[in-house]
Order: sequence, then C-alpha cells, then structure tokens
Amino acid sequence: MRIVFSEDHRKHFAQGEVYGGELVTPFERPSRMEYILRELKRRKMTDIVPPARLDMKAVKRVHDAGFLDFLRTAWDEWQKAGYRGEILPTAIPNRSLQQRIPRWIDGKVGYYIHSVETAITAGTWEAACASAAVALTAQRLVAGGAGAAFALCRPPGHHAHDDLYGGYCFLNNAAIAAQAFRDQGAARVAILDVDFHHGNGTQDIFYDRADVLFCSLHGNPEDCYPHFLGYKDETGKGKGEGFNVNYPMGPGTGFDTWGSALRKALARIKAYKPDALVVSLGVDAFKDDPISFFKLTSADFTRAGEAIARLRLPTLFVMEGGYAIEAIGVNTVNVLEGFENA
Ligand code: Q9C
Ligand code: ZN
Repeated sequence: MRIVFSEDHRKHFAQGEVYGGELVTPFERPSRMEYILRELKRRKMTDIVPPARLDMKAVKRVHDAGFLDFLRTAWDEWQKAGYRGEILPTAIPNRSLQQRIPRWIDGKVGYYIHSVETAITAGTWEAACASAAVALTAQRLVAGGAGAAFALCRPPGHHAHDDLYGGYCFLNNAAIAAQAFRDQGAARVAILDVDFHHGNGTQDIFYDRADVLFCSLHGNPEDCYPHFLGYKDETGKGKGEGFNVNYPMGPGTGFDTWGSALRKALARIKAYKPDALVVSLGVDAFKDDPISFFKLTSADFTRAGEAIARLRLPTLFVMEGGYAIEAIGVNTVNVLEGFENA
C-alpha cells in the first residue's frame, strides 16, 4: 500500500493536556508515529513518500477563512500578549452568550475551540498543515488509480469542524480529502469513521449534504468524549437527511457488537454506491487504550480491514486516534494488512 507521511508532525508537541484537572503530557504525542513507522517497516510496507506542497484552496473548501487565519496567527498573538504558557482557553461562548468574534486573542481562542484539553503551541499550525498535505497527497494517489493509500496523519482531524478545533484536532484531514474527491469528479464519497470517538467535526461539515455519506462507530456520547454529538438520532438535515449514520456503543463493547455495527455501516455504504471511501482510522477502540472503553483485540483490527476491503472501493485510510502507543503500530498495520490480504 502506498503511504504518505511527513516528519513535520513533530512541530506540534504541546507539553500539557488538561486531563482530570491536571496538566499531563498529551496522550496525542509524536512517538505515536514512531511506533507506526516501526511496524510498517517490520512488515516491509516501505513505500512511504512525503507529501506534496499543501493546496490551501483544498483546505478552504472545508474550513472557514477566519478560522484558518486564527490558527495561523494564534501563536504570534499569544506571544505578543506576553503569555508564557501554551494556548489554552479561558472563556467559551456557551449557551446564552454572544457568538461574535472578539478582537483579543483570549476571546478568539475561546471562540474557535470546542474542547479545552487541546493546547496550541509554536509549531501547531505548520504541523496541522503538513497533516492536511499528507491526506491530500494520499487522496491524489487513490484518485489516480492507486486502489488504496494510507495517509499517516498527525495531528489527527476528525474532531475539527469548519471553524472549531479540539479533541487533538485542528484541520479535518478526512473531510478535506473527501471534499477533494468530490472536486475531482467523484459523484458520491463515503466516510467510515472507526475511531473510538465520534467524528463530530466530520459529521457537522457534511451534515446537510447528500453527496458525502458519513458513518461513525463510537462510544456512546452519554458515556464519553465528545459528549455533545454522536447520538443515533442524528441522521442529517435538509438534503443530507439519511446520509449521516451513527452507531454509538456502550462501555465494554467487543468485536461481537462492534463487528456487527461495522457490517451494518458497510452495507449502508455499499447501498450508497460511492466512487471513493475515506476511512477515518483511529485504533483507540483497542482494549488497552488509556482513554477509551471498547475491547477490540489486535486480531479484531485485521478482521475490520478485511471487512472494509470487501467493498472493493478506492479507499483512503486517514490516521486519527490511538493512544495505547506500544500497540498502535500493530493495530494500525493490522487494518492495512487485513485490507490488502482480503
Ligand atoms: N477521559 C482523537 O482520538 N479527551 N481524539 C478525552 C477522556 C479528548 C480524542 C478524555 C479525547 C480526544 C482523535
Ligand atoms: Zn479517538
């Protein structure tokens, strides 16, 4: 399988993540990539190329221009304000508050964030751009007939909305790639999100559209992050009614339940007859993941890859979450190998 990867992911490494009232070393850390690369090499999957220069127009097809300006300039403005730490919000425009964009940096941070665990640091914008470039380069390979490709993206993307960041995500790599397929002539694109967490950003970006089908398998939002989106009754709106499908599942879910939700999602995708499939590939459904509660084994990830392959669609895998770092390589590459060997 063709793989796209950029070392520039390293430019994003916040020191702190808000977790249980402490600032801890972020679960989403650069070493995740090292474990995945090591396992790819071990299995002789060495067709790894760097991304082409980022096509910012493709990013703007998904993201709000003011939001992109904010991400690009936030660190400079934070420095100019004299702050010494990483960028974290204080006030957030929640219920009953104005939705105006303030001038001052603290106000803008609150306006554009949806989850406060995620800090912006000096290299965050560059890393997020490199991650989007990885997704777009891999998307080109698939659109050009590669059959499948793996975008080894970091930072991840599926929690980023058109104008909101959070959940370790800044630019929505999978959404940007799906939109690129559409802009290059695909009539319909399906997104299958198997990350443990609901892909709230991706859902929201395509919620009123019938040309992109979004299916997500995830922890029930009543029990876990992102808490405020991902319910079963979110089915799309307007023209998009029926083109958003959520499969929330409870604590302790293993492959019996998860695999049958996957089969249902794949059947829905097959009926949709998409020209391309984007898989938001998080492996945090793993039994030992430190921030998740599903019970998939490493072997289950192989079975998931095999099941996805049976759709016989041009398929772009986009890396999302996965925090059991000593197993993240095996689990990720199991999906890819299951897909290839099916
Ligand atoms: N107690 C991705 O997997 N915090 N993002 C969870 C759990 C945020 C996950 C706290 C998790 C974000 C891409
Ligand atoms: Zn996740």
